[in-house]
Amino acid sequence: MGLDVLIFDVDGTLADTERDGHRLAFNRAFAEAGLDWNWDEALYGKLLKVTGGKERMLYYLDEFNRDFKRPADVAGFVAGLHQAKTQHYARMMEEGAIPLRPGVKRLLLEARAAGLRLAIATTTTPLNVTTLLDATLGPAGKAWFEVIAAGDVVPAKKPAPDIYSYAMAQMGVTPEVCMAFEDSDNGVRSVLASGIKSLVVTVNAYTQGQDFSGASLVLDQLGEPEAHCQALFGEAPRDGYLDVAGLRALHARQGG
Ligand code: XBP
Ligand code: MG
Repeated sequence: MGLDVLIFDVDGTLADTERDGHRLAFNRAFAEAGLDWNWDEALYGKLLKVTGGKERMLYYLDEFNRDFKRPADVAGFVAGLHQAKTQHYARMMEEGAIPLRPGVKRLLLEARAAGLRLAIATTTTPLNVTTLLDATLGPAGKAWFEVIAAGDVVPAKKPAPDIYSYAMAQMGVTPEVCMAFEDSDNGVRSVLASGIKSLVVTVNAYTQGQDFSGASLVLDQLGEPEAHCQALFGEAPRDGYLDVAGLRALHARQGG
């Protein structure tokens, strides 16, 4: 079966949002709540082991701040902090704090012109996705994606396959016609567990060196005609950037 659908992760894949976006928004919410928690760049790298902001805060308390006196309703406490964090993050996106990664807009435009169907599968909160897309692609950008599968719409976040399975079910497609785009080991595990075998990874500072076993291709970035990408695993795109012809060839080699 041919390639019909491209499904994109958001954080780390469409844009490098973690270090200078999510991390800062968490810290702003903590300061506002009068907490002395400060997630520096190195600690945040460790916390990224757990996807989802609420889940990440609970992991932080379990593993890195055991002395904190938890309120009786810790889930409610964390949910409140997370709501504040989301507001900070959305504001940052509205202000255009984080651009798309190289090659992302080019590939999206090319895919649309080629008639490929687009979707998003992410653990982040829906508002975080739409504010990023509005700021980077303009107000029409959201509609480029047939499905934006995000956040708590499924109970189990990545590395569980649920968000990819949900996106495919919404579109009425099977894994054979899909290709996924990820940046992290958790994302790769989620994709593969959903049955999708065609998978491109673009690494970033937090994820380079992770285990991407099973990925079809691992690149430093998607690449542009004037700024070529490097392949870390698999065959480098012929012209120095990944285009739709390259995706189709990769998908055909992978057998869907
Ligand atoms: C992204 C995440 C997200 C964000 C925070 O993972 O882990 O949790 O860091 O988002 P992936 P929220 O790229 O694998 O989807 O705070 O909105 O949960
Ligand atoms: Mg990611």
